Amino acid sequence: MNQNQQWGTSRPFSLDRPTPADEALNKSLFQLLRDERSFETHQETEKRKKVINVLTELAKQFVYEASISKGMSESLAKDAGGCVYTFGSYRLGVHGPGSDIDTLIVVPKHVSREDFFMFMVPILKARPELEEIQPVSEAFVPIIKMEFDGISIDLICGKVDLAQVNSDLTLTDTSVLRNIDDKDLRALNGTRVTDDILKLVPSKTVFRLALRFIKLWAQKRGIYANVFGFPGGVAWAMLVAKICQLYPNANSATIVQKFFFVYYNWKWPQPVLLRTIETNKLPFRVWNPTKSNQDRFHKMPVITPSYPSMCATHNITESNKTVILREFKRGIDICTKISTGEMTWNDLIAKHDFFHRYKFYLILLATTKGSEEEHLKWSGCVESKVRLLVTKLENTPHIDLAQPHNKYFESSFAYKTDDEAESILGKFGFFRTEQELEKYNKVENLKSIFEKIEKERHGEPLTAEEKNKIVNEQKEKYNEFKQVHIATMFIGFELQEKQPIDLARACEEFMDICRASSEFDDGDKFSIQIKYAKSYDLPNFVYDDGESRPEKPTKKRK
Ligand code: 3AT
Ligand code: MN
Ligand code: MN
Repeated sequence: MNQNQQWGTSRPFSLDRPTPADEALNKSLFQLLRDERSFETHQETEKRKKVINVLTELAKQFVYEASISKGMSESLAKDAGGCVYTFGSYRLGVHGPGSDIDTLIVVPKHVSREDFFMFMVPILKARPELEEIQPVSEAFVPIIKMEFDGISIDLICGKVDLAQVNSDLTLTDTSVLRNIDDKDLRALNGTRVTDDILKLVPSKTVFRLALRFIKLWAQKRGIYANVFGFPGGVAWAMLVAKICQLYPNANSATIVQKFFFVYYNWKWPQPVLLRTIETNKLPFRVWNPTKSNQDRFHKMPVITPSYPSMCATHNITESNKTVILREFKRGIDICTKISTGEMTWNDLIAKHDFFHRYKFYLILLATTKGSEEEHLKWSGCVESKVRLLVTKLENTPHIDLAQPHNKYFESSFAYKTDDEAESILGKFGFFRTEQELEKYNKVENLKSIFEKIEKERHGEPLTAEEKNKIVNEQKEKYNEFKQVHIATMFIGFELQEKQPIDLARACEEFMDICRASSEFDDGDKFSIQIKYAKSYDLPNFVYDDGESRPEKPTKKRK
Protein backbone atom coordinates (compact mmCIF):
# COMPACT_ATOMS: atom_id res chain seq x y z
CA MET A 1 0.00 0.00 0.00
CA ASN A 2 1.07 3.53 -0.73
CA GLN A 3 2.37 5.22 2.43
CA ASN A 4 -0.05 8.09 1.95
CA GLN A 5 -3.11 6.09 1.15
CA GLN A 6 -5.68 5.97 3.88
CA TRP A 7 -8.60 3.59 4.26
CA GLY A 8 -11.46 5.14 6.10
CA THR A 9 -11.42 7.98 8.56
CA SER A 10 -8.10 7.67 10.35
CA ARG A 11 -4.48 6.96 9.50
CA PRO A 12 -3.38 3.35 9.82
CA PHE A 13 -1.97 2.24 13.16
CA SER A 14 0.63 0.10 11.45
CA LEU A 15 1.74 -0.76 7.92
CA ASP A 16 3.64 -3.85 9.05
CA ARG A 17 3.54 -6.92 6.87
CA PRO A 18 3.20 -10.42 8.33
CA THR A 19 6.28 -12.02 9.86
CA PRO A 20 6.86 -15.77 9.40
CA ALA A 21 5.32 -16.25 12.85
CA ASP A 22 2.21 -14.34 11.75
CA GLU A 23 2.03 -16.52 8.65
CA ALA A 24 2.10 -19.64 10.78
CA LEU A 25 -0.69 -18.32 12.99
CA ASN A 26 -2.70 -17.49 9.90
CA LYS A 27 -2.32 -21.02 8.67
CA SER A 28 -3.59 -22.48 11.93
CA LEU A 29 -6.48 -19.99 11.93
CA PHE A 30 -7.51 -21.20 8.49
CA GLN A 31 -7.17 -24.83 9.56
CA LEU A 32 -9.37 -24.23 12.60
CA LEU A 33 -12.10 -22.69 10.45
CA ARG A 34 -11.92 -25.73 8.16
CA ASP A 35 -12.22 -28.06 11.14
CA GLU A 36 -15.22 -26.07 12.36
CA ARG A 37 -16.90 -26.49 8.96
CA SER A 38 -16.95 -22.79 8.28
CA PHE A 39 -16.58 -23.30 4.54
CA GLU A 40 -18.98 -25.00 2.18
CA THR A 41 -18.01 -27.39 -0.60
CA HIS A 42 -17.55 -26.43 -4.23
CA GLN A 43 -20.81 -28.21 -5.12
CA GLU A 44 -22.73 -26.26 -2.52
CA THR A 45 -21.33 -23.01 -3.90
CA GLU A 46 -22.42 -24.00 -7.39
CA LYS A 47 -25.88 -24.86 -6.12
CA ARG A 48 -26.27 -21.43 -4.55
CA LYS A 49 -25.35 -19.80 -7.84
CA LYS A 50 -27.88 -21.93 -9.65
CA VAL A 51 -30.61 -20.99 -7.19
CA ILE A 52 -29.80 -17.30 -7.57
CA ASN A 53 -30.08 -17.63 -11.34
CA VAL A 54 -33.48 -19.24 -10.98
CA LEU A 55 -34.59 -16.49 -8.59
CA THR A 56 -33.42 -13.87 -11.10
CA GLU A 57 -35.67 -15.38 -13.75
CA LEU A 58 -38.60 -15.59 -11.32
CA ALA A 59 -38.08 -11.96 -10.29
CA LYS A 60 -38.36 -10.87 -13.91
CA GLN A 61 -41.49 -12.94 -14.30
CA PHE A 62 -42.97 -11.28 -11.21
CA VAL A 63 -42.22 -7.76 -12.52
CA TYR A 64 -43.65 -8.74 -15.89
CA GLU A 65 -46.88 -10.12 -14.43
CA ALA A 66 -47.30 -7.14 -12.10
CA SER A 67 -46.72 -4.74 -15.00
CA ILE A 68 -49.28 -6.49 -17.20
CA SER A 69 -51.79 -6.32 -14.35
CA LYS A 70 -51.40 -2.54 -14.38
CA GLY A 71 -52.42 -2.42 -18.04
CA MET A 72 -48.95 -2.12 -19.53
CA SER A 73 -48.27 -3.37 -23.01
CA GLU A 74 -46.50 -6.67 -23.48
CA SER A 75 -43.27 -5.03 -24.63
CA LEU A 76 -43.20 -2.37 -21.90
CA ALA A 77 -43.88 -5.06 -19.31
CA LYS A 78 -40.94 -7.09 -20.64
CA ASP A 79 -38.66 -4.06 -20.52
CA ALA A 80 -39.66 -3.23 -16.95
CA GLY A 81 -36.98 -5.74 -15.91
CA GLY A 82 -36.38 -6.59 -12.27
CA CYS A 83 -33.06 -7.45 -10.68
CA VAL A 84 -31.71 -9.66 -7.94
CA TYR A 85 -28.97 -8.67 -5.49
CA THR A 86 -27.74 -10.43 -2.39
CA PHE A 87 -26.68 -9.19 1.03
CA GLY A 88 -25.86 -10.79 4.40
CA SER A 89 -23.13 -13.39 4.90
CA TYR A 90 -23.46 -14.80 1.39
CA ARG A 91 -22.78 -11.45 -0.22
CA LEU A 92 -19.87 -10.81 2.15
CA GLY A 93 -18.42 -14.19 1.28
CA VAL A 94 -18.39 -15.48 4.85
CA HIS A 95 -21.35 -17.87 4.72
CA GLY A 96 -21.16 -21.44 5.95
CA PRO A 97 -22.90 -24.62 4.82
CA GLY A 98 -26.02 -23.81 6.87
CA SER A 99 -26.32 -20.14 5.95
CA ASP A 100 -29.29 -18.77 4.10
CA ILE A 101 -29.11 -16.56 1.03
CA ASP A 102 -30.35 -13.06 1.79
CA THR A 103 -31.81 -11.86 -1.46
CA LEU A 104 -33.20 -8.54 -2.61
CA ILE A 105 -35.39 -8.06 -5.65
CA VAL A 106 -35.29 -4.52 -7.00
CA VAL A 107 -38.37 -3.49 -8.92
CA PRO A 108 -39.36 -0.42 -11.00
CA LYS A 109 -41.57 2.31 -9.57
CA HIS A 110 -44.93 0.98 -10.78
CA VAL A 111 -44.50 -2.30 -8.87
CA SER A 112 -45.48 -2.28 -5.20
CA ARG A 113 -44.74 -4.35 -2.11
CA GLU A 114 -48.31 -5.65 -2.28
CA ASP A 115 -47.51 -6.93 -5.78
CA PHE A 116 -44.47 -8.69 -4.37
CA PHE A 117 -46.68 -10.80 -2.12
CA MET A 118 -49.51 -11.12 -4.63
CA PHE A 119 -47.43 -12.24 -7.62
CA MET A 120 -44.15 -13.60 -6.29
CA VAL A 121 -45.67 -16.03 -3.79
CA PRO A 122 -47.74 -17.96 -6.38
CA ILE A 123 -44.80 -17.94 -8.82
CA LEU A 124 -42.63 -19.54 -6.13
CA LYS A 125 -45.34 -21.98 -5.11
CA ALA A 126 -45.57 -23.23 -8.69
CA ARG A 127 -41.91 -24.27 -8.62
CA PRO A 128 -40.94 -27.87 -7.86
CA GLU A 129 -37.90 -26.68 -5.83
CA LEU A 130 -40.09 -24.97 -3.25
CA GLU A 131 -40.23 -26.91 0.03
CA GLU A 132 -41.58 -24.37 2.50
CA ILE A 133 -42.72 -20.78 2.27
CA GLN A 134 -43.65 -18.20 4.87
CA PRO A 135 -44.58 -14.72 3.62
CA VAL A 136 -44.43 -12.04 6.35
CA SER A 137 -45.96 -8.95 4.80
CA GLU A 138 -46.46 -7.01 8.04
CA ALA A 139 -42.86 -7.07 9.26
CA PHE A 140 -40.53 -4.10 9.78
CA VAL A 141 -38.85 -5.40 6.64
CA PRO A 142 -41.57 -7.30 4.72
CA ILE A 143 -40.09 -10.64 3.76
CA ILE A 144 -40.74 -14.00 2.14
CA LYS A 145 -38.89 -16.74 3.99
CA MET A 146 -38.56 -20.05 2.24
CA GLU A 147 -36.73 -23.29 1.73
CA PHE A 148 -35.91 -23.58 -1.94
CA ASP A 149 -33.97 -26.49 -3.41
CA GLY A 150 -32.59 -27.33 0.02
CA ILE A 151 -31.42 -23.78 0.76
CA SER A 152 -33.02 -21.25 3.12
CA ILE A 153 -33.80 -18.02 1.36
CA ASP A 154 -34.77 -14.66 2.84
CA LEU A 155 -36.36 -12.72 0.03
CA ILE A 156 -37.12 -9.02 0.28
CA CYS A 157 -38.23 -6.46 -2.27
CA GLY A 158 -37.30 -2.82 -2.78
CA LYS A 159 -38.53 -0.24 -5.24
CA VAL A 160 -36.54 2.46 -7.03
CA ASP A 161 -37.90 5.54 -8.80
CA LEU A 162 -37.18 4.23 -12.31
CA ALA A 163 -39.48 2.94 -15.03
CA GLN A 164 -37.12 0.08 -15.80
CA VAL A 165 -34.67 -1.90 -13.71
CA ASN A 166 -31.97 -3.54 -15.77
CA SER A 167 -29.06 -5.72 -14.82
CA ASP A 168 -26.62 -2.81 -15.12
CA LEU A 169 -28.29 -0.92 -12.26
CA THR A 170 -25.95 -0.57 -9.30
CA LEU A 171 -27.23 0.48 -5.93
CA THR A 172 -23.98 2.27 -5.05
CA ASP A 173 -25.09 5.76 -5.90
CA THR A 174 -27.20 7.45 -3.26
CA SER A 175 -29.49 8.80 -5.98
CA VAL A 176 -31.21 5.38 -6.16
CA LEU A 177 -32.85 6.34 -2.86
CA ARG A 178 -34.78 9.24 -4.38
CA ASN A 179 -38.54 9.23 -3.85
CA ILE A 180 -38.78 5.97 -1.96
CA ASP A 181 -40.25 5.24 1.45
CA ASP A 182 -38.59 3.92 4.60
CA LYS A 183 -39.49 0.31 3.91
CA ASP A 184 -37.89 0.42 0.47
CA LEU A 185 -34.90 2.16 1.97
CA ARG A 186 -34.43 -0.61 4.53
CA ALA A 187 -34.69 -3.21 1.79
CA LEU A 188 -32.15 -1.53 -0.50
CA ASN A 189 -29.71 -0.64 2.24
CA GLY A 190 -28.89 -4.22 3.21
CA THR A 191 -27.14 -4.63 -0.12
CA ARG A 192 -25.73 -1.10 -0.19
CA VAL A 193 -24.10 -1.53 3.22
CA THR A 194 -22.62 -4.93 2.42
CA ASP A 195 -21.20 -3.69 -0.88
CA ASP A 196 -19.70 -0.62 0.78
CA ILE A 197 -18.07 -2.67 3.53
CA LEU A 198 -16.36 -4.82 0.90
CA LYS A 199 -15.18 -1.72 -0.96
CA LEU A 200 -13.78 -0.14 2.18
CA VAL A 201 -11.40 -2.92 3.19
CA PRO A 202 -7.85 -3.10 1.81
CA SER A 203 -8.04 -6.86 1.16
CA LYS A 204 -11.27 -8.84 0.90
CA THR A 205 -9.44 -12.12 1.49
CA VAL A 206 -7.87 -10.95 4.73
CA PHE A 207 -11.16 -9.41 5.85
CA ARG A 208 -13.23 -12.51 5.12
CA LEU A 209 -11.06 -14.98 6.97
CA ALA A 210 -10.80 -12.71 10.00
CA LEU A 211 -14.56 -12.11 9.99
CA ARG A 212 -15.29 -15.82 9.76
CA PHE A 213 -13.24 -16.32 12.88
CA ILE A 214 -14.72 -13.39 14.79
CA LYS A 215 -18.27 -14.53 13.96
CA LEU A 216 -17.50 -18.05 15.10
CA TRP A 217 -15.89 -16.71 18.28
CA ALA A 218 -18.82 -14.38 19.04
CA GLN A 219 -21.30 -17.23 18.55
CA LYS A 220 -19.38 -19.61 20.77
CA ARG A 221 -19.00 -16.96 23.44
CA GLY A 222 -22.74 -16.19 23.38
CA ILE A 223 -22.40 -12.54 22.33
CA TYR A 224 -23.78 -12.70 18.79
CA ALA A 225 -27.43 -11.64 18.40
CA ASN A 226 -28.87 -8.29 17.55
CA VAL A 227 -32.27 -9.07 19.14
CA PHE A 228 -30.73 -9.76 22.52
CA GLY A 229 -28.67 -6.58 22.52
CA PHE A 230 -25.39 -7.89 21.14
CA PRO A 231 -23.80 -7.03 17.80
CA GLY A 232 -25.33 -8.88 14.81
CA GLY A 233 -23.70 -10.03 11.57
CA VAL A 234 -23.44 -6.57 9.98
CA ALA A 235 -21.98 -4.98 13.12
CA TRP A 236 -19.32 -7.68 13.54
CA ALA A 237 -18.45 -7.25 9.85
CA MET A 238 -17.96 -3.50 10.27
CA LEU A 239 -15.93 -3.98 13.44
CA VAL A 240 -13.57 -6.32 11.61
CA ALA A 241 -13.48 -4.05 8.54
CA LYS A 242 -12.29 -1.14 10.69
CA ILE A 243 -9.36 -3.19 12.01
CA CYS A 244 -8.51 -4.10 8.41
CA GLN A 245 -8.35 -0.39 7.63
CA LEU A 246 -6.11 0.31 10.62
CA TYR A 247 -3.70 -2.53 9.75
CA PRO A 248 -3.90 -2.54 5.95
CA ASN A 249 -1.02 -4.97 5.34
CA ALA A 250 -1.74 -7.41 8.15
CA ASN A 251 -2.97 -10.96 7.63
CA SER A 252 -6.16 -12.34 9.18
CA ALA A 253 -4.47 -13.76 12.26
CA THR A 254 -3.03 -10.34 13.10
CA ILE A 255 -6.39 -8.69 12.43
CA VAL A 256 -8.00 -11.01 14.98
CA GLN A 257 -5.33 -10.24 17.59
CA LYS A 258 -5.57 -6.48 17.02
CA PHE A 259 -9.37 -6.69 17.06
CA PHE A 260 -9.49 -7.51 20.76
CA PHE A 261 -6.80 -5.04 21.65
CA VAL A 262 -8.24 -2.09 19.73
CA TYR A 263 -11.83 -2.54 20.90
CA TYR A 264 -10.95 -3.23 24.50
CA ASN A 265 -9.07 0.05 24.55
CA TRP A 266 -11.54 1.94 22.36
CA LYS A 267 -12.91 5.15 23.86
CA TRP A 268 -16.55 4.04 23.80
CA PRO A 269 -18.99 5.65 23.04
CA GLN A 270 -16.77 7.08 20.34
CA PRO A 271 -18.28 5.63 17.15
CA VAL A 272 -16.61 3.09 14.87
CA LEU A 273 -16.77 4.63 11.40
CA LEU A 274 -15.60 3.14 8.12
CA ARG A 275 -15.79 6.49 6.41
CA THR A 276 -17.07 9.99 7.07
CA ILE A 277 -20.81 10.20 7.41
CA GLU A 278 -22.46 11.39 4.21
CA THR A 279 -25.09 14.10 4.46
CA ASN A 280 -27.15 15.30 1.52
CA LYS A 281 -30.53 16.61 0.54
CA LEU A 282 -32.45 13.38 0.74
CA PRO A 283 -34.92 13.31 3.63
CA PHE A 284 -33.69 10.28 5.56
CA ARG A 285 -32.51 10.49 9.14
CA VAL A 286 -28.76 10.04 9.60
CA TRP A 287 -27.09 8.96 12.85
CA ASN A 288 -26.10 12.10 14.71
CA PRO A 289 -25.34 12.08 18.45
CA THR A 290 -25.05 15.87 18.58
CA LYS A 291 -28.64 16.29 17.41
CA SER A 292 -30.45 13.19 18.60
CA ASN A 293 -30.89 12.25 22.22
CA GLN A 294 -31.42 8.64 21.26
CA ASP A 295 -28.20 8.48 19.28
CA ARG A 296 -26.27 10.10 22.11
CA PHE A 297 -27.09 7.15 24.38
CA HIS A 298 -25.71 4.46 22.09
CA LYS A 299 -23.09 2.70 24.17
CA MET A 300 -20.91 1.08 21.54
CA PRO A 301 -21.91 2.74 18.26
CA VAL A 302 -20.88 1.03 15.03
CA ILE A 303 -22.06 3.11 12.09
CA THR A 304 -23.06 1.83 8.65
CA PRO A 305 -21.02 3.40 5.85
CA SER A 306 -23.81 3.94 3.30
CA TYR A 307 -26.16 6.92 3.31
CA PRO A 308 -28.22 7.23 5.48
CA SER A 309 -25.72 6.09 8.10
CA MET A 310 -27.30 4.30 11.03
CA CYS A 311 -26.08 2.73 14.22
CA ALA A 312 -26.04 -1.06 13.81
CA THR A 313 -25.55 -1.57 17.56
CA HIS A 314 -28.24 0.67 19.06
CA ASN A 315 -29.54 -2.39 20.92
CA ILE A 316 -26.48 -2.87 23.10
CA THR A 317 -27.34 -2.51 26.79
CA GLU A 318 -25.02 -1.41 29.59
CA SER A 319 -24.69 -4.98 30.91
CA ASN A 320 -24.02 -6.40 27.49
CA LYS A 321 -21.34 -3.78 26.96
CA THR A 322 -19.67 -5.02 30.14
CA VAL A 323 -19.98 -8.61 28.94
CA ILE A 324 -18.57 -7.77 25.50
CA LEU A 325 -15.63 -5.87 26.98
CA ARG A 326 -14.96 -8.81 29.30
CA GLU A 327 -14.78 -11.00 26.21
CA PHE A 328 -12.40 -8.57 24.46
CA LYS A 329 -10.15 -8.72 27.51
CA ARG A 330 -10.26 -12.49 27.47
CA GLY A 331 -9.39 -12.26 23.75
CA ILE A 332 -6.30 -10.18 24.48
CA ASP A 333 -5.12 -12.57 27.21
CA ILE A 334 -5.57 -15.68 25.12
CA CYS A 335 -4.04 -14.07 22.00
CA THR A 336 -0.93 -13.25 24.00
CA LYS A 337 -0.68 -16.91 24.93
CA ILE A 338 -1.36 -17.98 21.34
CA SER A 339 1.63 -15.88 20.28
CA THR A 340 3.87 -17.64 22.74
CA GLY A 341 2.51 -21.07 21.84
CA GLU A 342 0.95 -21.69 25.25
CA MET A 343 -2.56 -21.70 23.79
CA THR A 344 -4.23 -22.18 20.42
CA TRP A 345 -7.08 -20.57 18.48
CA ASN A 346 -9.22 -23.39 19.78
CA ASP A 347 -8.94 -22.05 23.32
CA LEU A 348 -10.26 -18.72 22.13
CA ILE A 349 -13.48 -20.28 20.84
CA ALA A 350 -14.19 -22.43 23.89
CA LYS A 351 -17.89 -22.55 24.76
CA HIS A 352 -19.21 -19.66 26.87
CA ASP A 353 -19.87 -20.21 30.57
CA PHE A 354 -23.20 -18.38 30.73
CA PHE A 355 -24.96 -21.23 32.53
CA HIS A 356 -22.19 -21.54 35.10
CA ARG A 357 -21.19 -17.94 35.62
CA TYR A 358 -24.13 -16.49 37.52
CA LYS A 359 -25.74 -17.49 40.78
CA PHE A 360 -29.22 -16.34 39.75
CA TYR A 361 -31.20 -16.63 36.57
CA LEU A 362 -34.57 -15.56 35.28
CA ILE A 363 -36.21 -18.17 33.11
CA LEU A 364 -38.68 -16.78 30.60
CA LEU A 365 -41.19 -19.11 29.02
CA ALA A 366 -43.11 -17.90 25.98
CA THR A 367 -45.77 -20.56 25.55
CA THR A 368 -48.36 -21.19 22.87
CA LYS A 369 -51.24 -23.63 22.98
CA GLY A 370 -51.70 -23.73 19.24
CA SER A 371 -49.89 -24.20 15.94
CA GLU A 372 -46.17 -23.89 15.38
CA GLU A 373 -46.74 -20.85 13.17
CA GLU A 374 -48.59 -19.09 15.97
CA HIS A 375 -45.84 -20.01 18.38
CA LEU A 376 -43.17 -18.68 16.05
CA LYS A 377 -44.90 -15.31 16.00
CA TRP A 378 -45.49 -15.18 19.73
CA SER A 379 -42.01 -16.31 20.73
CA GLY A 380 -40.57 -13.88 18.19
CA CYS A 381 -42.56 -11.08 19.78
CA VAL A 382 -41.38 -11.97 23.28
CA GLU A 383 -37.80 -12.46 22.07
CA SER A 384 -37.77 -8.98 20.57
CA LYS A 385 -38.83 -7.46 23.91
CA VAL A 386 -36.35 -9.25 26.17
CA ARG A 387 -33.92 -6.35 25.86
CA LEU A 388 -36.53 -4.11 27.45
CA LEU A 389 -36.78 -6.42 30.43
CA VAL A 390 -33.01 -6.49 30.70
CA THR A 391 -32.90 -2.70 30.78
CA LYS A 392 -35.59 -2.66 33.46
CA LEU A 393 -33.61 -5.16 35.51
CA GLU A 394 -30.44 -3.11 35.12
CA ASN A 395 -32.33 -0.19 36.60
CA THR A 396 -33.63 -2.24 39.52
CA PRO A 397 -31.85 -1.49 42.80
CA HIS A 398 -29.11 -3.92 43.86
CA ILE A 399 -28.76 -5.55 40.44
CA ASP A 400 -25.26 -4.99 39.07
CA LEU A 401 -25.61 -6.74 35.74
CA ALA A 402 -28.27 -8.58 33.73
CA GLN A 403 -27.15 -10.64 30.75
CA PRO A 404 -29.59 -12.31 28.36
CA HIS A 405 -28.49 -15.55 26.76
CA ASN A 406 -28.17 -15.07 23.00
CA LYS A 407 -30.29 -18.08 22.03
CA TYR A 408 -33.55 -19.59 23.10
CA PHE A 409 -34.50 -23.21 23.50
CA GLU A 410 -37.58 -24.88 22.02
CA SER A 411 -39.72 -27.68 23.47
CA SER A 412 -43.19 -28.99 22.69
CA PHE A 413 -45.55 -31.29 24.57
CA ALA A 414 -48.67 -33.11 23.46
CA TYR A 415 -51.49 -33.10 25.99
CA LYS A 416 -55.20 -33.86 26.35
CA THR A 417 -56.58 -31.84 29.23
CA ASP A 418 -55.96 -28.26 30.30
CA ASP A 419 -54.90 -29.48 33.72
CA GLU A 420 -52.22 -31.54 32.08
CA ALA A 421 -50.98 -28.52 30.14
CA GLU A 422 -50.86 -26.39 33.27
CA SER A 423 -48.99 -29.05 35.11
CA ILE A 424 -46.41 -29.28 32.32
CA LEU A 425 -45.90 -25.53 32.27
CA GLY A 426 -45.64 -25.43 36.04
CA LYS A 427 -42.90 -28.04 36.15
CA PHE A 428 -41.03 -26.95 33.06
CA GLY A 429 -37.75 -25.08 33.36
CA PHE A 430 -36.23 -26.45 36.54
CA PHE A 431 -33.77 -29.24 37.14
CA ARG A 432 -35.64 -30.36 40.26
CA THR A 433 -38.82 -31.14 38.33
CA GLU A 434 -37.24 -32.56 35.21
CA GLN A 435 -37.96 -36.16 36.16
CA GLU A 436 -41.60 -35.47 36.80
CA LEU A 437 -41.89 -34.11 33.28
CA GLU A 438 -40.87 -37.43 31.81
CA LYS A 439 -44.35 -38.87 32.19
CA TYR A 440 -45.71 -36.35 29.69
CA ASN A 441 -45.60 -36.60 25.91
CA LYS A 442 -42.63 -34.63 24.73
CA VAL A 443 -42.91 -33.93 21.01
CA GLU A 444 -39.66 -34.19 19.16
CA ASN A 445 -38.92 -31.16 17.08
CA LEU A 446 -39.11 -31.84 13.31
CA LYS A 447 -35.77 -30.22 12.58
CA SER A 448 -34.02 -32.39 15.12
CA ILE A 449 -35.69 -35.52 13.71
CA PHE A 450 -34.44 -34.55 10.26
CA GLU A 451 -30.96 -33.84 11.54
CA LYS A 452 -30.80 -37.12 13.39
CA ILE A 453 -31.75 -39.14 10.31
CA GLU A 454 -29.37 -37.20 8.10
CA LYS A 455 -26.58 -37.78 10.57
CA GLU A 456 -27.35 -41.50 10.66
CA ARG A 457 -26.99 -41.67 6.90
CA HIS A 458 -23.73 -39.71 6.95
CA GLY A 459 -25.08 -36.31 6.02
CA GLU A 460 -27.13 -37.33 3.01
CA PRO A 461 -29.96 -34.79 3.04
CA LEU A 462 -33.60 -35.87 3.21
CA THR A 463 -35.62 -35.19 0.09
CA ALA A 464 -38.74 -33.05 0.21
CA GLU A 465 -40.83 -36.22 -0.12
CA GLU A 466 -39.13 -37.97 2.76
CA LYS A 467 -39.56 -34.90 4.91
CA ASN A 468 -43.22 -34.74 4.03
CA LYS A 469 -43.65 -38.34 5.06
CA ILE A 470 -42.11 -37.65 8.46
CA VAL A 471 -44.30 -34.57 8.90
CA ASN A 472 -47.39 -36.64 8.21
CA GLU A 473 -46.31 -39.42 10.53
CA GLN A 474 -45.80 -36.91 13.30
CA LYS A 475 -49.21 -35.40 12.63
CA GLU A 476 -50.84 -38.81 12.78
CA LYS A 477 -49.06 -39.71 16.00
CA TYR A 478 -50.40 -36.64 17.79
CA ASN A 479 -53.72 -36.50 16.04
CA GLU A 480 -55.73 -36.95 19.21
CA PHE A 481 -53.68 -34.44 21.18
CA LYS A 482 -53.38 -30.73 21.56
CA GLN A 483 -49.90 -29.23 21.70
CA VAL A 484 -48.18 -26.64 23.80
CA HIS A 485 -44.98 -25.06 22.51
CA ILE A 486 -42.45 -23.50 24.84
CA ALA A 487 -39.63 -21.11 23.98
CA THR A 488 -37.28 -20.74 26.93
CA MET A 489 -35.03 -17.73 27.34
CA PHE A 490 -32.54 -16.99 30.10
CA ILE A 491 -31.23 -13.91 31.80
CA GLY A 492 -28.37 -14.27 34.25
CA PHE A 493 -27.66 -11.64 36.83
CA GLU A 494 -25.13 -10.38 39.29
CA LEU A 495 -26.53 -9.07 42.56
CA GLN A 496 -25.03 -6.93 45.21
CA GLU A 497 -24.31 -9.06 48.23
CA LYS A 498 -27.15 -9.74 50.63
CA GLN A 499 -29.56 -7.17 49.34
CA PRO A 500 -33.22 -7.92 48.80
CA ILE A 501 -34.34 -7.42 45.22
CA ASP A 502 -37.79 -6.91 43.86
CA LEU A 503 -38.23 -8.22 40.36
CA ALA A 504 -42.00 -8.20 40.32
CA ARG A 505 -42.42 -4.74 38.89
CA ALA A 506 -39.93 -5.15 36.04
CA CYS A 507 -41.50 -8.49 35.15
CA GLU A 508 -45.08 -7.17 35.26
CA GLU A 509 -44.23 -4.24 33.03
CA PHE A 510 -42.44 -6.51 30.60
CA MET A 511 -45.39 -8.90 30.39
CA ASP A 512 -47.73 -6.00 29.73
CA ILE A 513 -45.56 -4.82 26.84
CA CYS A 514 -45.54 -8.29 25.29
CA ARG A 515 -49.29 -8.66 25.61
CA ALA A 516 -50.02 -5.19 24.25
CA SER A 517 -50.52 -6.35 20.67
CA SER A 518 -54.10 -7.37 19.95
CA GLU A 519 -52.78 -10.30 17.96
CA PHE A 520 -51.78 -11.97 21.21
CA ASP A 521 -54.58 -10.93 23.53
CA ASP A 522 -55.84 -14.51 23.92
CA GLY A 523 -54.21 -15.05 27.28
CA ASP A 524 -54.99 -18.73 27.43
CA LYS A 525 -53.36 -19.44 24.11
CA PHE A 526 -50.34 -17.12 24.38
CA SER A 527 -48.72 -16.78 27.73
CA ILE A 528 -45.48 -15.77 29.39
CA GLN A 529 -44.18 -17.19 32.59
CA ILE A 530 -41.18 -15.86 34.42
CA LYS A 531 -39.41 -18.15 36.84
CA TYR A 532 -36.44 -17.61 39.05
CA ALA A 533 -33.73 -20.19 39.59
CA LYS A 534 -30.33 -20.61 41.14
CA SER A 535 -27.67 -22.01 38.83
CA TYR A 536 -27.89 -25.54 40.20
CA ASP A 537 -31.58 -25.65 39.33
CA LEU A 538 -31.21 -24.78 35.64
CA PRO A 539 -32.68 -27.44 33.34
CA ASN A 540 -30.36 -30.02 31.82
CA PHE A 541 -31.10 -29.02 28.24
CA VAL A 542 -28.95 -25.92 28.52
CA TYR A 543 -25.84 -28.06 28.96
CA ASP A 544 -24.13 -29.99 26.19
CA ASP A 545 -23.56 -33.71 26.46
CA GLY A 546 -20.58 -34.22 28.68
CA GLU A 547 -20.64 -30.71 30.08
CA SER A 548 -20.63 -30.57 33.87
CA ARG A 549 -23.50 -28.80 35.60
CA PRO A 550 -23.39 -26.52 38.63
CA GLU A 551 -24.00 -28.37 41.85
CA LYS A 552 -26.01 -27.36 44.83
CA PRO A 553 -23.60 -26.25 47.52
CA THR A 554 -23.84 -28.65 50.43
CA LYS A 555 -24.41 -27.03 53.78
CA LYS A 556 -21.33 -27.10 55.89
CA ARG A 557 -21.88 -28.26 59.46
CA LYS A 558 -19.65 -26.93 62.10
P1 3AT B 1 -25.95 -16.23 8.35
O1 3AT B 1 -24.75 -16.78 7.69
O2 3AT B 1 -27.15 -16.15 7.44
O3 3AT B 1 -26.26 -16.88 9.64
P2 3AT B 1 -26.06 -13.34 8.16
O4 3AT B 1 -25.09 -12.29 8.59
O5 3AT B 1 -26.35 -13.42 6.71
O6 3AT B 1 -25.53 -14.71 8.75
P3 3AT B 1 -28.91 -13.04 8.56
O7 3AT B 1 -29.22 -13.85 7.36
O8 3AT B 1 -29.69 -13.31 9.78
O9 3AT B 1 -27.37 -13.12 8.98
O10 3AT B 1 -29.10 -11.51 8.26
C1 3AT B 1 -28.65 -10.92 7.10
C2 3AT B 1 -29.01 -9.45 7.08
O11 3AT B 1 -30.41 -9.28 7.12
C3 3AT B 1 -28.48 -8.67 8.26
C4 3AT B 1 -29.44 -7.55 8.37
O12 3AT B 1 -29.12 -6.53 7.44
C5 3AT B 1 -30.73 -8.16 7.91
N1 3AT B 1 -31.55 -8.59 9.04
C6 3AT B 1 -31.52 -9.78 9.67
N2 3AT B 1 -32.42 -9.84 10.65
C7 3AT B 1 -33.04 -8.67 10.65
C8 3AT B 1 -34.10 -8.10 11.41
N3 3AT B 1 -34.68 -8.77 12.40
N4 3AT B 1 -34.49 -6.86 11.10
C9 3AT B 1 -33.91 -6.18 10.12
N5 3AT B 1 -32.94 -6.64 9.37
C10 3AT B 1 -32.49 -7.87 9.63
MN1 MN C 1 -27.84 -14.70 5.96
MN1 MN D 1 -31.24 -14.03 6.60
